[in-house]
Amino acid sequence: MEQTLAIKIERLQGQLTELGAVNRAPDGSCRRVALTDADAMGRDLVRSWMRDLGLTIHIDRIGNVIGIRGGQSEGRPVMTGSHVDTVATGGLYDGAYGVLAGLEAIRVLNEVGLKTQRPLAVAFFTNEEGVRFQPDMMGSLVYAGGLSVEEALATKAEDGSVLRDELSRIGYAGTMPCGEIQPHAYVELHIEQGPVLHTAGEALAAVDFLQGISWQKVTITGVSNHAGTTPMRLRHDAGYCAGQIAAFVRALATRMGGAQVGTVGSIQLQPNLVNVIARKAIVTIDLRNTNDGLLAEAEREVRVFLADLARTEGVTIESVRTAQSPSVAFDVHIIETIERSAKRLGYKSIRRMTSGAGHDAQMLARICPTAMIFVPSVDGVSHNPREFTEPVHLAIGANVLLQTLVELANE
Ligand code: HGY
Ligand code: MN
Ligand code: MN
Repeated sequence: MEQTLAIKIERLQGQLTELGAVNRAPDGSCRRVALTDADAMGRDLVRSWMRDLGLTIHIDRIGNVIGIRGGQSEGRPVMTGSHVDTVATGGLYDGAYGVLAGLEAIRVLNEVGLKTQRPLAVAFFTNEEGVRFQPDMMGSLVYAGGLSVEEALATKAEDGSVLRDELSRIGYAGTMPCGEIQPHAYVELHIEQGPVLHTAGEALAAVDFLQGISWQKVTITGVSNHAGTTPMRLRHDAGYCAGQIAAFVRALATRMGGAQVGTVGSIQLQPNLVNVIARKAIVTIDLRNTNDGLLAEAEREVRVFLADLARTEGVTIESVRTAQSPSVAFDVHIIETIERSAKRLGYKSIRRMTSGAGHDAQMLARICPTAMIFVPSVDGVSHNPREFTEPVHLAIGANVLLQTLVELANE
């Protein structure tokens, strides 16, 4: 019976398109930044699809939404899911694909009347992207017990808004304690968001590892002055420091090589005027490495560099860590179940690979056996409206997910 189960790609694509249309920008960007009205609209839409499937829907105190499909017996559900929030320049697939493929898997099981032993759950977690409120993977981190819900609710965004208020405003301040539903296992289907599968011409990967992530927000305070009259030797230029930091982060990652990556993705200058030496700069630094020791070394080198820069430029520099998650090795049994599912669908061997991006799965791995399935991203593009995955790959990934969920729910 399981062999013949097949998702309907047109339905899945239809829902991806419909969800992607929420607050879509003229350049095609999906803009469902966490806890905004657009996020609320996306959440409402997915929740309505959960209702249509007869799922029992729970919303916990940090706004995670979990839809449960009963099994023949009670007990811990096999869970899948991802996130429905996006970065401000998001694509159609990041996060949404994993959630909607989970719903499509449930739809197929409903249609064939197959009731699994264990219950099944499809979840979307709050604020996976972390672009407005840090850290990223916040909802799943709270769910896994890595951050208290009170601390998460008290988080402030740059614009001064408080997460608790935003969650209430959008109607997702749930009552269920976070993590009350403990999964038997968690499998997350996601686009790779990098170039490996596309370049290799492969359709699938089982993700066995996810690299460590470190985010920090650096605030440089110098002295504003006239751009024309201030001699170079008398400057305390926050704008110059921001540029130096971006150049150092690039040079550090290049020098360290291997898996080390470093990004300065955001620089805000004040007063940000052509003829005024910047008084203040706020710079974000994203460092990642598959090796936690090397990642700590990269953080240390940044710390030393910032202290030297403050001294030589005569500015104050303060750094606040805004996200930190160690690397994660996923569960071999779940990985092998994914590989068996792929084999049943004709892929005798699929690559095992590391995820460069962060995912909710890295948090769920703290509380239950977890692994991920990747499908290719054309040209490795993501966090960009050009993000694209071929329908044939969307279908393969969703079918492997379906097979994996059924096997885990009946083991
Ligand atoms: O930053 C990440 O890797 C994820 O997209 N939040
Ligand atoms: Mn994602
Ligand atoms: Mn993302």
